[in-house]
Amino acid sequence: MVLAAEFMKGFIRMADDGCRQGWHERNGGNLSYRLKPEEVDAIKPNMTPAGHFIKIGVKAENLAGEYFLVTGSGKYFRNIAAAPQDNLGIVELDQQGEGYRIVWGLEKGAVPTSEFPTHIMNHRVKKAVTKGEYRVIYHAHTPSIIALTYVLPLTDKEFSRVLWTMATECPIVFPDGVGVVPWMVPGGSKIALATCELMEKHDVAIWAHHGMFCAGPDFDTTYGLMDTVEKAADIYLRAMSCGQGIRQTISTDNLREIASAFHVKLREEFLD
Ligand code: 2HA
Ligand code: ZN
Repeated sequence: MVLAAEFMKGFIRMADDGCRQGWHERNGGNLSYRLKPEEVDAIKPNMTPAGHFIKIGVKAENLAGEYFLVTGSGKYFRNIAAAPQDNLGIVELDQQGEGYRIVWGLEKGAVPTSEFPTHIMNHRVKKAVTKGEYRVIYHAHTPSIIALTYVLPLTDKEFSRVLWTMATECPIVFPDGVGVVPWMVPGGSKIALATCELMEKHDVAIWAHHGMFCAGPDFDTTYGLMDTVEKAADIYLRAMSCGQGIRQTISTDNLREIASAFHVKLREEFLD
């Protein structure tokens, strides 16, 4: 039974948690998970593959034949738990890694998220650079990060520095910092390519005036990353709202001390 699978329960709980955070107004945000071979085998009897593959608009050879659980286009996160089969689906990629077909869910004519090209390209990059470890790609409309994209210079360094210094744990949680995609039209292959380029180096890509993408090995880590980065942005806004600017902060030397104490390697180009 597909709905009883652990990966399905974890996916739905993460979607609900994000919803309660206020990150998923209306149909905002989307989530995808790359199934493990044993998870695919366990639900094979419940799959009813659609006849033909539909082009995604991007190509990921290293994902050929893989299966993904993904939110539906236009679907509301708040409805996922009540009707997973209408709001989520499992899709299979073709042998070229450029087309998909629905094998479970997305009932009543639904299709994968409008950001499916970005999800697939991020999975492609993350599967390669983490040697298959990463499986989750999460997009949310996180208000404090969006607010920061109106006031900070849109550079990887500026955002990484500000976010690292807004809580002592930040550099430990995301030692590779964050990447920033300038404002672009969402939903297509152009923004997918810009995003996955940043995912070669970071687990977080911020979309200016739109939201955030996070990548990780499992639901807890990926959700926790989104939560940590958004909280750091929130702390910056609160501190700046006091009207005196930042009077003291975690210094570059402090960052190096954290890196050495916790055995993480901070991205050197952001430390000067
Ligand atoms: O799913 O968040 O970026 C709606 C969106 C598009
Ligand atoms: Zn969005």
